[in-house]
Amino acid sequence: MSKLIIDTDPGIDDVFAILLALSHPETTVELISLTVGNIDTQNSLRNAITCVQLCSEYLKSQGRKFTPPRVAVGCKTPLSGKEPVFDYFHGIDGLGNSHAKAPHFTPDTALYKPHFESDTTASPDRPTNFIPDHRHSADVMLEILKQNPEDSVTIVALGPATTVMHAAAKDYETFSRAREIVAMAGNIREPGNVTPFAEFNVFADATAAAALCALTSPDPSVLLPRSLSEEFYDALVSARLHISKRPRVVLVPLDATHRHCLSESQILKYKDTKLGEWLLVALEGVFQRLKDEYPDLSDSILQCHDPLAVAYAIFHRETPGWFTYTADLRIEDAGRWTRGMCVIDKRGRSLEESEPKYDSDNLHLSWLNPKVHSYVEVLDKSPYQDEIGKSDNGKFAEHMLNVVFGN
Ligand SMILES: [Ca+2]
Repeated sequence: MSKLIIDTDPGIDDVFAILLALSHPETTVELISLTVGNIDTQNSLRNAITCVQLCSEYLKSQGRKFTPPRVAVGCKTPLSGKEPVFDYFHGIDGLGNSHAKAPHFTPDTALYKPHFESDTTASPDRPTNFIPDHRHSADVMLEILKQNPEDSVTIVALGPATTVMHAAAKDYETFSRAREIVAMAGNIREPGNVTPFAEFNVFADATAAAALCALTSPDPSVLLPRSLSEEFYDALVSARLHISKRPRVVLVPLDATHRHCLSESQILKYKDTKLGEWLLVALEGVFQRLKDEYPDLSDSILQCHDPLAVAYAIFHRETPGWFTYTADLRIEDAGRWTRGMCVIDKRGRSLEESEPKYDSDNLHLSWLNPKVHSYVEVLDKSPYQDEIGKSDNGKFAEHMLNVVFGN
């Protein structure tokens, strides 16, 4: 049984990730927290509500279990204090302009928006397929971690780590009760997708991503980014003086997600369901762009970045074939050309093998130093990944769609 808090900026691949979690019978989605990322939080909220609504209708029509998740809105600007970087990769509304193309799928804003603006707990008009919470989602996140047994709730971060780190800085003791934090973020061996060095979620709030990795260090005061506000820096350093528990942070980088693809022919099988029809409208623009760019391609694909993070959180304990490695991973938050770059020591030395002495003037000696370095788990391999030349590629999407559509 998995309990998840999903922090997200939906996003087409976020939507598949949310659907996977909501439809998996052994998983409970405790909270969908909307954070700034691909798009602003209002568009994120509309996309999440549309997704939850259609998922609930579909599961109920099949006589399957559906547990309404809580939904709340989190940070609207990055922790770095910079303006948000919207990428519009998935269209101006985050979902392939599907709200304009097929408005009959979109819920009426007037019906859900008031529930996020003030406390309507007692209102008879409250929606039934999700539980709206008007509070900042970092507060709701902390409340859920407090109410549940320690190490029972996993946080899955599918957008920039802004809201997740907001919660950590606000109350680290409660935050540390999370079982693990699985973040779709970064790229280590492969190039980035926003700059040559950076993946979008990390680039959009490098301060938050760097701080999340720094928390895995025995002494985060050295690794916490200097771009973090003084208030958050002090709160995290002083919390860790009292609470030695370090979070288990698992990064799901592009290196792994690139090998998990959904093809157009796989989703076309579900075009006769309302849920499948909506997904195809949202995907139309992405698939068309691929066809224009690569006219020889036999099948268009969507890389399943966010669904892989949810799949890891749900399945890695019960299914063999998931491999991670531990790295002293640090994220560049200040570089003019390298902001958002994941930096690891490639000098061929092993962890725990470096010079024991360092100080703030000699930070170059801190690499791999066991008193300082980060202990980030990086996903390297899943049991479902595509391999060049193999005939059974597409296993991941097949598995995901089987869970969602109940085959
Ligand atoms: Ca996302």
